[in-house]
Order: sequence, then C-alpha cells, then structure tokens
Amino acid sequence: MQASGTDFSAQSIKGKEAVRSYEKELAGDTNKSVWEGKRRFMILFPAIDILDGKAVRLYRGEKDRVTEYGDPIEFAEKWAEAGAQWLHIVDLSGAFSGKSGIDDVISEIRKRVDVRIQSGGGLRKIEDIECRLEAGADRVVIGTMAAYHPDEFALAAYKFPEKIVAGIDARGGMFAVKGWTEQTDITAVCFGKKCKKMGIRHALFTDIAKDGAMEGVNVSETVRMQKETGLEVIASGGISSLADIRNLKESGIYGAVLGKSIYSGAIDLREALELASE
Ligand code: AMZ
Repeated sequence: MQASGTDFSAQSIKGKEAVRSYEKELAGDTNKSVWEGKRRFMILFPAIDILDGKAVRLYRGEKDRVTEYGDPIEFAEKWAEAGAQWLHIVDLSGAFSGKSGIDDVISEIRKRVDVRIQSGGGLRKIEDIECRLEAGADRVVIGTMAAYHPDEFALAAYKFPEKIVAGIDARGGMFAVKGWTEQTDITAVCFGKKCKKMGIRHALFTDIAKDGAMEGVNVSETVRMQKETGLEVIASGGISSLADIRNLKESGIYGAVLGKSIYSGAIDLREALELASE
C-alpha cells in the first residue's frame, strides 16, 4: 500500500520522536507512580490478530465468530502509513493451540515498516519469547505461560522485564487463558500485582465481554487495574469511538488497542492518533 501525503509522514516522524522521548522519560523514573504526573498522551496500538494466516477480528474471542479482513502485512503497512508508532500483533492460532507460529510474519513486517511491535499469542516457553524478539518484536505479551509455567514466566520477567507485557485477559474479573477458553482461579488484579512485583512494567488489560463487541470500553475496570497494580496499562476490548479514547486518556491510561473500530471504519486511525497525542 502506498503512503498518502507527505505532510503526514513529517507529522509521523515528529510523533515517533515524541513517543520515544516520553518513554525514555518514564523508563528513567520507574518508581514514579503514573498518577503523580499528568500524562501528556496515550499510545494507540492498532491490532492485527492473525488466525490461519489472515487478519481477522473475533467477537468476544470466540473462534467461530470471525470476520476476515485480509493480509496482515498489508494492514501493518496501512496502519503505519496512518501514523501508528506501535502495532499490536496477536497470533490467535497460537493462543488457541499453544504453538507459536507467526515469527515469519513479524520479520516481514519489520523489514517493510518502520514501526514498533508488541506481539503475543502462543508464547509458552522462554525460547518462544526469544524467537519472537529475534524476529523483530519489541515487546511480547504473555498470558497462559504465567498460569501454567509460573517458574518459567518468572525467569522470563527476570531476563526481559522491559520487554514482557503481562497479558491480563479478564472474564468476570478472573484471569482467563488458552485463547480465553479456560478460566483460572486468580483474579485479574491479583495477577497484575504479582507481575508488578516481578519487575514487569506494562500490562495489556482485556475485558473479554467487551472485545469485538463495539459497545464501548470498560474504563472503570481499566483504571482500577492501573491504580491497584501500579502497572502501565493498555486498555483492550470494546473501544468503539473517539469518546472512548478521550475517556481513557483523561483517566491517565497508558495505552489502548484499537481493533474492530478501525477495521470497520467506526474510528479513523489518523483522527484517533491526533486525539491521543494532543
Ligand atoms: O481472542 C482471543 N480468543 C484471544 C486473544 N486475543 N485469546 C488470547 N488472546 C491474546 C491475549 C494476549 O494478547 O489478549 O493472546 C495473548 C495471550 O496469549 P497466551 O498464549 O500468552 O495466553
């Protein structure tokens, strides 16, 4: 896909520098609570969820309620051209099967697009994490491994504290795993607190009931997660309007994943990025 408009690329470079210096600033002061300072902007993560090689959206994470959109690499180019600084790339096949399988797609995106990548789904061993990072991911999202292989997860957190994003997927407040087909008996907040103690700084918080439903984001639970755990939380699931983005930003939330809203056209990514970086 071709870039559309030179003005925007200038804006995009400026945006990139701003995100990087802001992140550096935060990284240099890890003990400072995110609530102590006013957040200047929120990072938006366009999502590319990959099922059987195609970019898709699921309704509430259900494998059978799928909408196909096309080639993941084309969407990576499209979202980067709109000015995204980060992509959120999920291996849904991997999340269901437990086998990591999109490293080649990540390398290809890395080659073609100047964008940072956060990626998860099916990363169940330290070697899976290492391969995804080597393929070009900047951060990896880990959920199931924390529940099933807690020692290995703790080791991963020790080795890559800045690169691990805690994948906190919640159904009815409880941590859900294995493509959201299994429920653990640990609360989402409790899991988040454990991750914070292990030195992890970022979390992706998904309210499963909202995901792909286009009914709005669960702002109060996202805020509670960020406040109670001290993690930098990325909201995911249900964001369907610019008002959702404004609410999250005004609540001091670190980031937000945009899925169905940008695929369906309900949100224009450029407008959303502008709003998030105002
Ligand atoms: O939609 C789903 N059913 C789904 C999904 N989007 N299941 C898992 N995931 C995502 C999580 C997280 O980013 O939001 O996969 C990642 C966790 O994968 P794993 O394999 O570490 O539990």
